[in-house]
Amino acid sequence: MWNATDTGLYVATDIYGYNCTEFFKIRAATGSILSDINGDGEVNIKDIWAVAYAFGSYLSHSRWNPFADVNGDYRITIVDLYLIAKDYGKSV
Ligand SMILES: [Ca+2]
Ligand SMILES: [Ca+2]
Repeated sequence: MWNATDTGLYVATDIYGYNCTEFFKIRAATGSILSDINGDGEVNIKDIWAVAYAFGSYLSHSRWNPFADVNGDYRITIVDLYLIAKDYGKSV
C-alpha cells in the first residue's frame, strides 16, 4: 500500500508502524471521513470516546492512536475533539 521508494515523506512512525504522512494520504484517498475514528462509516459517540481515551497522547505514547489524530499534528488535543464534534452525525 505504501510507496517504499518515496522515503522523503517518511517523517515519523507511530507504535502501530504507520507513517503518519502516508496514513493521512491513504485515508484521504479512500474518501473516508477523517473524524470517523473507528471507521464504521459514521461520526458518533464512539469516535468521541476513542479520542477522549487517547486525549493528551502523542507519537510513542502508550495511548497514542493515529486514527484519533484528526488534524494530523501528532498530538491528541481539544482540536481533534472539536473536529469530531463538528462532523458529528455525518456518515458515508
Ligand atoms: Ca465512527
Ligand atoms: Ca491532533
